Amino acid sequence: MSTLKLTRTLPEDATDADLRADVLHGLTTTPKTLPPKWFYDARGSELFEEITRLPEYYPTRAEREILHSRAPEIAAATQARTLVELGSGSSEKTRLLLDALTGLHTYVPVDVSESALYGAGHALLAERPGLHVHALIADFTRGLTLPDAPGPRLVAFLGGTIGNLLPEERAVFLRSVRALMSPGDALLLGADLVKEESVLVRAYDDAAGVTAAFNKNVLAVLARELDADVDPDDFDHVALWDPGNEWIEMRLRARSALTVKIRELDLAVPFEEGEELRTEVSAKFRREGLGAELEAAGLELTGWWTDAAERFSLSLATV
Ligand code: AVJ
Repeated sequence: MSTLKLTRTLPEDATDADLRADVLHGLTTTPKTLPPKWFYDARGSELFEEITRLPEYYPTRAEREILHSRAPEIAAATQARTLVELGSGSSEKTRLLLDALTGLHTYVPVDVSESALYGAGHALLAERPGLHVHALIADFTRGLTLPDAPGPRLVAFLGGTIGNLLPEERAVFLRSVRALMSPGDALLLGADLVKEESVLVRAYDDAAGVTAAFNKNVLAVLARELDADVDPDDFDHVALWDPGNEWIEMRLRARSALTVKIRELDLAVPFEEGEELRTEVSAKFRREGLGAELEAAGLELTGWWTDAAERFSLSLATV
């Protein structure tokens, strides 16, 4: 008999409080910044799905290629009885992993979006009789407590979302994942790789303008959630490669001097002409650097796979 359980470790109003704190902090400091997690309302999630199908946006296809060819190898190496997936969303890539993990007992999808978890959980139960699904509504960047489930565990963090974290945040995150793991457990990490600048920039500034719309969607989130008076047409989408940090930055650049009024915060945010708001960092990795970061967190890089074109990587790390 399959079971579906949902546990909320995130207060109902956490999102609202977090958004307010992030906006208040990020828009009153110089340079202005906002965390990328605020892109993902219903419209933003839709736009992201559209991005994953763009000819210029290679990471999703590259990661799927790796999983498609390597899932059996990963399954054999880990023998996982529990799969914990961080930031699961509605991801269909997980399916490739789940199908390969024949001895799986429990699947623990972790996401801040309750609706995504429900949808994915129900679909799975129908397909995998006997599988236990224990969905967690949680913010995994805030420390996690996992449900009781048999080992060995495989913790998967796919899609390259690790790149959204700044180096210090990455260190904290990897250490907190390490803290969840026991001997025999493994971490499967999807990370985009450093490559030619033009390829990277095009992936974040596509010809059809979908990424521009995705970037500007955060302004729509501010307008709706915080009663902000902001016109997306007042800003230009900017994507640039920072070679020193080896990351892509997305920014919104004010076309003219303007003030964004955020009524719910009683805040007026002035922008100079050309002033930029950083909305996302998407770091790109090299095998050596990632190995060193894992090691610093108490993990050992024991498996490394890329797509044929070496654009994207899956790392396996063990305690
Ligand atoms: C979902 C964080 C992996 O950084 O490539 C896509 C988000 N931003 N296009 C990425 C994103 C612009 C994406 N991640």
